[in-house]
Formats: sequence, C-alpha cells, structure tokens
Amino acid sequence: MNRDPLIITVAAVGAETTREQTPYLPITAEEIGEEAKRVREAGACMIHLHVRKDDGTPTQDKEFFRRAIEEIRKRTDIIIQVSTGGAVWMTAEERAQPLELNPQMASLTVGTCNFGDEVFSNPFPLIRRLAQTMRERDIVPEIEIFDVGFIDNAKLLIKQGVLMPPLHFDFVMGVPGAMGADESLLDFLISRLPEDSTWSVAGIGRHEFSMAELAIKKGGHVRVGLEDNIYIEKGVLAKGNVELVEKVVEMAKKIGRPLATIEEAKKILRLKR
Ligand code: KMH
Ligand code: ZN
Repeated sequence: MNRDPLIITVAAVGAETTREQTPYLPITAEEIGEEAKRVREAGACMIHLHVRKDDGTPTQDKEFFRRAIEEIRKRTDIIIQVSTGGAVWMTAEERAQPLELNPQMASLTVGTCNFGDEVFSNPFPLIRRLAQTMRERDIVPEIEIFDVGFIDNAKLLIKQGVLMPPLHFDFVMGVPGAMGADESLLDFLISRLPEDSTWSVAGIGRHEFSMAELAIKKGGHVRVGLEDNIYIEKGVLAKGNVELVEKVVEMAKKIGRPLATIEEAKKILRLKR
C-alpha cells in the first residue's frame, strides 16, 4: 500500500455552483479567505480558486482575484492555484487574467468537451497561449483532463515544446458530457500518463468520495470542494468545504496515507515559489 504524503486540493468556489444550490458557498473575498483558512486547518494543502462578483456571478477579473488572494494570504499558507478555465462563456482574454498576479499554480485544460448542455472550449491556440504565459511567469500548470483524449493532447503539447514534463495532472471524472468515473477508467488514465507525472482525481457530484478513495489507495492525490460536489452524503448538503475535506482526511487516516505538509506539497508539485 502506498504511504506517500497526500495532497488534498479544495475547489472551494467554482464558476457554476450557486447560493441557491447551497447557502455554504463562499463568494466574497473575505468569505473565500476564511474558507481557505478553515480547509487548511482541516488538512488541505491547495485551493483551486475561482472568484465571484458580489452578486455571485463568476468573473476572471484580475482585481477580484487580487482581493481574494490577499484575504487568503492574510490567514494561511495554503498553495494557491488560480483557474484559467473560468466559466464556459468567457473569452480567452478574460480567462488569462489571473495569471498576471503570478500565482504559484494555475489550471490548464488541454482539450474541448461537452459540459452539461454547454461546450467547454479549449482549442490548441488558447492552450498554447495560456501555457506560454505560465512558463514566462514561472507558474506551474495543473493539467486538467476531462476526457481520455486530453492525455494525448498533453503528450502532443510536450512534443511541440509547449508543456515541459514532469507534469501534474488532475483527472476530472464524471462531468456530464465528458468522461465517466470508475476504477477501470482511472487505471487506464494512470497507465497513459507521461513518465514521472503526478496526478489527482476530482470526482464530480456523487462520484466525489468513491473516486477520492481510489486515488488515495492508488497513490494519487485528491480534489474535493463545492465546485465539484455540494453533498456530504446522499441528499445532505455539506456545511461548507471543510466537511468535504474532513471526510477525505478520515479516509486517508484509515487507508494509511499521511497528509502532505505545505513544503512536501511544493516539492511534489515542483512549484517554483
Ligand atoms: N468551470 C468550468 C467550465 C478550471 O477551473 O480550470 C471549467 C473549470 C476548469 O472549472
Ligand atoms: Zn475550476
């Protein structure tokens, strides 16, 4: 059994989850700062960050990111990974904005897929542009894999010199319109990764905890959070991101994976700062 330190990432806000769906969604910069502190204290090492306007509308506005990051940094040393995915209707210019703040890490989706009734559009020129900005600014990408062929896209981008291995991948499993979420698929994805890659799983909706358990057992890392799932169990809302993290911490304890410290996580993820 794998005993390597486990990185728990929290997708705390997202772009699609609403206050109507759950009253526990953090929206303002202060709420996000407080949530980051709580999940860090519960054992998470990284926050995958989206931000919202005060009315809850998702935005990639740099100033909203700046404020949220300030509030997070006032309270905790958690690793900050900004989203460059944003919401499906955003332009490439909008999506790139938070990179100007030189965060430690940023998400980078390497393909296009259906996303519910919408399309999450990531053509190669957009991916190349985001990847290049990240490289210029020493921002480490987390490669988001929503569908199987995205791994081949990542390999092509490595061959073209756009992405530099070793890379950290996140398998987003169970988005309606993209790949499903089960063990055989996870095993296949792991088998297709470029050498020396590290990986995590974000199980969407009801798949969140079953996929987290598999990831812990197989030596990967875990992403949970209200972006991906709002329930702690069937029909019961999680009272914030912290409950989701606590459930994964409990699992890790039972399975025997220690939680990564921030320093260990930075090393595993090969962060530059
Ligand atoms: N909101 C989704 C369309 C990312 O953050 O990089 C895309 C997303 C991925 O959340
Ligand atoms: Zn996201």
